[in-house]
This record gives sequence, structure tokens and C-alpha cells, in this order.
Amino acid sequence: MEIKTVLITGASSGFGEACARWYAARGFSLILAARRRERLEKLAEELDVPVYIMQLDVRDREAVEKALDGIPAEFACVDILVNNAGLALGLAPAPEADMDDWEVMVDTNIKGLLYMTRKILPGMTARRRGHIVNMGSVAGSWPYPGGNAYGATKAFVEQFSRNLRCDVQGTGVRVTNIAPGMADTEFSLVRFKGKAEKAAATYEGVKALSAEDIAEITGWVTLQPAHVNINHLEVMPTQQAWSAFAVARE
Ligand code: NDP
Ligand code: 8X3
Repeated sequence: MEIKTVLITGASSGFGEACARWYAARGFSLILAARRRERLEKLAEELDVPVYIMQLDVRDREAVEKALDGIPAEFACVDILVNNAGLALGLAPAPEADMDDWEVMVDTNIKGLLYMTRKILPGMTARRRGHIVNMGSVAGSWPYPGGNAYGATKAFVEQFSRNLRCDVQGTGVRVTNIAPGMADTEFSLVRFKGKAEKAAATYEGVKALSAEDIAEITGWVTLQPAHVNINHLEVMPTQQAWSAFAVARE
């Protein structure tokens, strides 16, 4: 199976940018989507493959549909969709969490991913090939204090990925949920709303995953033979693991 075009959301930073570099190094054509156009343009200049830039807020359903309808013919057959755009906002316990933060996470991590998937999937099933990689998180399977809405959006991503597989079974289309643990990108800077010191403290004393680690895994998953579907891949830094049950004693 010859795969040619990869559409990556959230390509202006972190995993998405590293995935763009990974696929470009292997000759794939790229469609790069994010809100920060100038970052995408700078990245595209560095890549030696055809790149189509889509400045896009994945929360805007109409904009997503229009942008995807407007993809030039030479990029239109998307072989791999990396649904990576996403974010966590805040780490406050639920009774104190900001409702606006919750809405942004739901709109981006869930609804944005749905808008992208629903538009791209019919072409894949018609061509009887394609791969959708959804960027989940360990937070989708494992609870932690303050993970409330963020973890729940990633649980959605995990279960949606499994349900998608059921719906495309027999079409040759593959679906994978990748669930990374702690990775040193702009994720914490966004979560802590630009507070650089707080963000940096997250990774202190830990050899966290890098964006390149996740790009390598994403690329590997999609370059498996056509009959191999990796359903769910969870990966953590070696220094990270789960915690014991918490007990609130009287
Ligand atoms: P970054 O903050 O470095 O990158 C996030 C990307 O998402 C940016 O390119 C950003 O682009 C894009 N994005 C955010 N909101 C929107 C939007 N509304 N529309 C379009 N693009 C958007 O973080 P990561 O690379 O770490 O995160 C990538 C994915 O990986 C996320 O889904 C995150 O939840 C997940 N993840 C991250 C982990 C980590 O520890 N880093 C671990 C597990 C999962 P722009 O701002 O230009 O729009
Ligand atoms: C990002 C990893 O542990 O901060 O999804 O939720 S975590």
C-alpha cells in the first residue's frame, strides 16, 4: 500500500510539529493545520516536501468543513489523519474549575476531532484505505486530581477510536488511539496559561517523553503492514507510573 498524504492537526507545536518533520523526512506530502499560521509557514519552509497549510480552529465546525472542502486536488486524498490538536487548561479540582476551560477542552479535544474525522473518513472508506490516528492520553484511562474534564475528553477519544474501528471494519481503514504520558512540549505552558516556571516544574527531575518520541511512535504505527491495526498504544516515560488508591481517613 502506497501512502502519500498526511493531514496533521496541531502541527504548529509539540507532537504535531514533530510528526510533520518525521513524515517529511520520509517523503510524505503534508497538510498542516493549526491556528498559528506563521508557525506553520516557518515549518513548511524547512520541509522539503509538498506542504499545504490550513490555518484552522478545529472548534469551528463550519471553518473545518470549508477548509477540508478547499483542499487542492493534489492533496485531497488524505491517507493518514493525525487528530492531534488538543489541550488541557488548568489543574483545579472540579468544584473550583473554570467552566470556560472545560468548554474549550470539550470543543477542541472532542468536537474538533469529530469534525475532522467525519469529513475525512468517507474518502478513506471509498478508497478502501487510510489511517486515523487519534492523540489520546494516559489521562483518558487513569484518573488524577485536577484531571477532571481533560481526562474525560481523552476517555472520549479512546472510546471513539474503538467505536470507529467497529464502523470501518471491512473497509481497510485503520484507527489507532495513542495515549502518551508526560511529554515535554508546550502542553504545560498552555495548561498553566503561560506561566513558564510552573510549566517547567512539571518536568523537573524527569526525563519526560519528547515530541520526537511520539512522532516516532505515530509514524511506526502507521507504517505497519496494511493488515496490522494497532488499536491502542499507551506510552509513559520510564520514570512515570500509576499511583496507589487514595484513602481519605477520618
Ligand atoms: P502543544 O501545546 O505543544 O501543541 C498543541 C497543538 O494543538 C498546537 O499545535 C496548537 O496549535 C494545536 N491546537 C490547540 N487548540 C487548537 C484549536 N482550537 N484549533 C487548532 N489547533 C489547535 O502540546 P502537545 O504537542 O503536547 O499536544 C498535542 C496533543 O497531545 C494534544 O491533544 C494533547 O492533549 C496530547 N497529549 C499531550 C501530552 C503531553 O504531556 N504533552 C500527553 C498526552 C497527550 P495552535 O495553538 O497554533 O492552534
Ligand atoms: C497529558 C498527560 O498526565 O498531564 O495528556 O494528563 S497528563
